[in-house]
Amino acid sequence: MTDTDRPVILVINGPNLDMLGTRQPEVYGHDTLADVEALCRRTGDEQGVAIDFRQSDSEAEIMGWIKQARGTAAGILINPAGFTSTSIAILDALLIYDGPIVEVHISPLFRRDEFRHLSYVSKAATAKIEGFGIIGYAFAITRLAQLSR
Ligand code: DHK
Repeated sequence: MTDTDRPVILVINGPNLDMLGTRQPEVYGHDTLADVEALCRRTGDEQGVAIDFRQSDSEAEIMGWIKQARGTAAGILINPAGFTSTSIAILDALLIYDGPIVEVHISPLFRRDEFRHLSYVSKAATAKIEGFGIIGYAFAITRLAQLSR
């Protein structure tokens, strides 16, 4: 099977996730965003899905990607990062999307700052994974691949 025959899972990484590995390693670990991408691609190959992997610090760019995903992506994995607790606009874009959405956070938000506990994105999510480190991305892709079959 070629990559183009496979269902596509759109993986969206929000602001500052490009700094993984350098950024607060005691919270987010030592893996880089390139390591996360490699893990997603490996998991995608195992699960028979193609991975469209992206990162942006721009709320508008992320909203554009979500809107384009309607009718083209079989599922969305989103780590909204700092937009989790602030962006009704990203929530509204996700509510337009017609497929499954898994929200992923590397760190355990439930025991971090109170302001991180609120997630607008969760209102559109099919499932949510947090506190598993980067392996949470592999769990999310596995679930989205299952839902695409
Ligand atoms: C990543 C971020 O950048 C934070 O803004 C979130 C999330 C937590 C994560 O754990 O992946 O609060």
